[in-house]
This record gives sequence, structure tokens and C-alpha cells, in this order.
Amino acid sequence: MNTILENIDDTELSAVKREIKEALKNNSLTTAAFKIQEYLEEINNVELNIAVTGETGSGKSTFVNAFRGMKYNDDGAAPTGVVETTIEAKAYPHPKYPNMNVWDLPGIGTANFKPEEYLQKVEFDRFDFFIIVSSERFRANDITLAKEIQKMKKKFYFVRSKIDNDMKAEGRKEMFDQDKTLETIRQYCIKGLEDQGLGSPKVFLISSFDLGLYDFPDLEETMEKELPDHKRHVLDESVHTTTGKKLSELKVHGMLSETTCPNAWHCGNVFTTTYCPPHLTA
Ligand SMILES: Nc1nc2c(ncn2[C@@H]2O[C@H](COP(=O)(O)OP(=O)(O)OP(=O)(O)O)[C@@H](O)[C@H]2O)c(=O)[nH]1
Ligand SMILES: [Mg+2]
Repeated sequence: MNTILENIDDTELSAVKREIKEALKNNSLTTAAFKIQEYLEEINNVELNIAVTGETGSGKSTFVNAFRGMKYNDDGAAPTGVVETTIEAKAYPHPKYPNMNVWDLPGIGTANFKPEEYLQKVEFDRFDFFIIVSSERFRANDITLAKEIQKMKKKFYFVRSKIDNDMKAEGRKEMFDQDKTLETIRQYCIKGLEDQGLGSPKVFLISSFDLGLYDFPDLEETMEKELPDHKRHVLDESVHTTTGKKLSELKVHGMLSETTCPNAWHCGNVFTTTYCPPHLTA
């Protein structure tokens, strides 16, 4: 508890955080726990806007539906098609994750969305996190998008879609080895990004038609695990905009330890905490 107290800077804290410190000082752990819960709920309200972007026809809208657990013909599903279909960015709430909007974006690189106009037309900078969807080959437009995201100091996952098509086509060859083929595609995507100085981004091989296969379960798991970081980044940015300081400078991290909350998602999912409200750990 002492460490917690030492790390809290009075002048920088919002009312609720000051109340937590006061309660801890007075050894009123119940009050402190209650206040921490209030604080976590405040964090839980952080809205995350995820943009699904990429070339036209790469399978963005189909992915949006799959990610939301929907089929193309469900009510409220994003329209998909064999010709350029999405011509306006549209937000879809995620049924499982509160305060998460999944944005289905038009495709980059058509006559309607030339690469040089795309970023401005879709207001690329309003999103917090990105999923670049790419099918068949790694493209120049994929690099353009990834570099822009990097420039904005935001993060992305790279989704290589329509893997079912690749497996079917390659499966016609003698000596076909599914694992080897998947690894070839994976390394091709990773290298394509790394060669452009884009670090080691997360690459997922998926089929939006067969969610149990390939990397879709891994993508969902990664997203759930990393959501606290994504939200913390949004919170960081908003605190930075309003106060001119980063959250880390406000030392709120010190208030919360690095231990994993048993149910970080329900528990605000931004910081892992020493305290997890009992009703949220079920
Ligand atoms: N086999 C296969 N086909 C897919 C997959 N994902 C999408 N498709 C098909 O690819 C076509 C284009 O899919 P969309 O989701 O509309 O593509 P989009 O990127 O949203 O296209 P725009 O809105 O025009 O930019 C459709 O015929 C989909 O059925 C996939 O994982 N596997
Ligand atoms: Mg679309």
C-alpha cells in the first residue's frame, strides 16, 4: 500500500483518485476498493474505434461481420459483394465488447478512393486502432496504410484473408502441405511489412467463412488480451490532449500493479489491477 501512496501525486489526480488515496491513508480499505471500482468504471467508458481498412474486395466487410459474430444476411450486417460495395465508412458496435466500434471502411485504390485521396476521404486519423485486410498478394496500398498508421503512432493488425481459397487452389498440387503453405504466406506478409521498416506487426491468416480454422481464434484472443493496451493508448491520447501530459506522467500507473486481473475485460480492461471488484470476476 505504501508504494501505491508514494506513487500518487496529489496535484495531478482527479477527484476520484484523490479519494482513493485518502481512503488508503485512513486504512479504509472498503472505501478504497469502492473508489477503485469507480475509477475502473470510468476507464471502462473509454470508447475504442477500430477501422477495418485495405484494398477493395479484400474482404473487409465480410471480416467485420465475422468479427461481430454475424453472417452476411443477418440484420445489421455490413453489405458485402463481388463489386466495389462499401462507399462510406460505417461504424458497427461490437456485441461482445462494450464501447467498441468496428468501422467498415471503403477500399483504397479504386477510382472513387484513389490512394492519394483515401486517407483524407475516410478521415483516417479519427480511428484509434486498425485492422488491415489483404487478400492474395501483399500490395503497395497495404504499405501506404501501414506507414500512415505508424506515422500517427497507432497500431494495427495485419489480416491476410481468404485463406480458404488459397488452400483449395494449392491443394490441387501434388505434395501439398497445408502447414508449410500457411507458413509461406505468413512469412511473406511479415517480411513484406518488416522490409518497409514496419516492425513486427501481428499477422493473422484467416477465412471469414471458416472461423474455426487458421488464425481467427488467435486473432480474437490477441484482441481480447491487448484491448487494455489499446484502450490505455486512447486514454493516454485524450489525457494528453486535455492536459498536455501523458498518463504515465500523471503517475496513475503507479496506483495499479502489473498483476493480471482475473477478468480484465469486465474489469475495465485498461489497467490490470491489484483490485478486481468481486462482482466483475465471475
Ligand atoms: N473465399 C472467401 N471469400 C471471401 C472471404 N472474405 C470475403 N470473401 C468474398 O470476397 C468478396 C468481397 O468481400 P467484401 O467483404 O465485400 O470485400 P470488401 O473489402 O469489403 O470490398 P469493398 O467494400 O468493395 O471495398 C465477396 O464475394 C466475399 O464473399 C473469405 O475469407 N474467403
Ligand atoms: Mg466492403
